[in-house]
Amino acid sequence: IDSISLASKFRGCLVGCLLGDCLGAPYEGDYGISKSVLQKYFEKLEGPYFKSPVKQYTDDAAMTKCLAESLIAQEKFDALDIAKRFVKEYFNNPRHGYGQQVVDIFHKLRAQKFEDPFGPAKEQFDGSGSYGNGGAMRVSPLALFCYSNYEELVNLVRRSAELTHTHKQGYDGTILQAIAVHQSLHLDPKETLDVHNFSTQLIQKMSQIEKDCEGLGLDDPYPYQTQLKKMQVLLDKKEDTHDAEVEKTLGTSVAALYSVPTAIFCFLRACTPIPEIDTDNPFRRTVQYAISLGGDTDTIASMAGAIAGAYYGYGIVSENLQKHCEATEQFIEYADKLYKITASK
Ligand code: R7I
Ligand code: MG
Ligand code: MG
Ligand code: MG
Repeated sequence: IDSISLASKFRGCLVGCLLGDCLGAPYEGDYGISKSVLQKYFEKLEGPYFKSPVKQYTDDAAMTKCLAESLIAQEKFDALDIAKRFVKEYFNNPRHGYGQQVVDIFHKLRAQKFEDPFGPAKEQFDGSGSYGNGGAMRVSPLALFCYSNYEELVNLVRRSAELTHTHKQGYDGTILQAIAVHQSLHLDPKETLDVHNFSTQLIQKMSQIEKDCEGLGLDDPYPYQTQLKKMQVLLDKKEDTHDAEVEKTLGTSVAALYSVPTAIFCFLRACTPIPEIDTDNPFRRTVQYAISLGGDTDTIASMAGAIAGAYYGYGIVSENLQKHCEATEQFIEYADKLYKITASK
């Protein structure tokens, strides 16, 4: 991959993350979203005459912004700095639709003056830690930052998650999302995407990540591998998969286990046409499909958008869609700065 297209992939990733959040947010928590209503929604946004206030981003992009800004300012992973930015961002604008419990952490961090940035997260849910998708939804900048070092990626991503999500499913889901972005960055979009191989590689990598639960007597010590294998079965099927089956099998909830594999599925499924989604653009198809599944639409569309953008590059993202999202220019700037830092490492 030459340097120009890698810079474009960095932009595609962060703009994809932002766009999925902004366009998915109005539908968060909805079920049975009509495909034709969604088709009109996208056509209107993409059309040349539509004027309306831009769509605002939510906690997904707000926390992504914090991670990007910290990595750019520090040029390294600095957990304390990231924690401070999360807290500052939250108290500046608490109405960004944050997860119900994660905000307790921000209050505690502020009260203890950041003495122990990893402490409050461990107290969530009576000490079991959050398994929400909040670590995964914000991880893209770190996947870009660790473009050329897989070991570093896994370690830093886990620590970034542990600031808020100490449940194994919370941080492993974050690692899976980062690995998916990372794989996309390293592929050439001019070659046909090998969907089966993409998911096999994810399963192989998660077998390393999940091996520390062996012998603990858990019902399923490998929950992400289990979900990814189910995803692979859906993708391999000859006949088309119904949305209800996707929702039932992979999930569309705020739990990382039932949303990160779903986002990856959306990207992989949307490489080729999908019934009732009328567009030639596979990036838009990814985001539109992710929203159509309902549930945690902003987060699943954002994660799917980041993976798709990292694969296809910035050039595929319609300008009109970008214009309807708050902070697009800012996210492009983050991508360019992260590219410079990464390229000079
Ligand atoms: O994970 P988190 O940051 O939430 C992200 C979601 C995204 O959809 C955003 O768009 C935003 O809407 O919120 O925040 P958390 O509060 O840690 O987790 C989110 C939710 O997951 C919690 O409010 C719980 O409903 C659920 N959850 C759990 N429930 C029971 N036991 C997470 N962990 C647990 C658990 O251990
Ligand atoms: Mg949100
Ligand atoms: Mg919400
Ligand atoms: Mg959400």
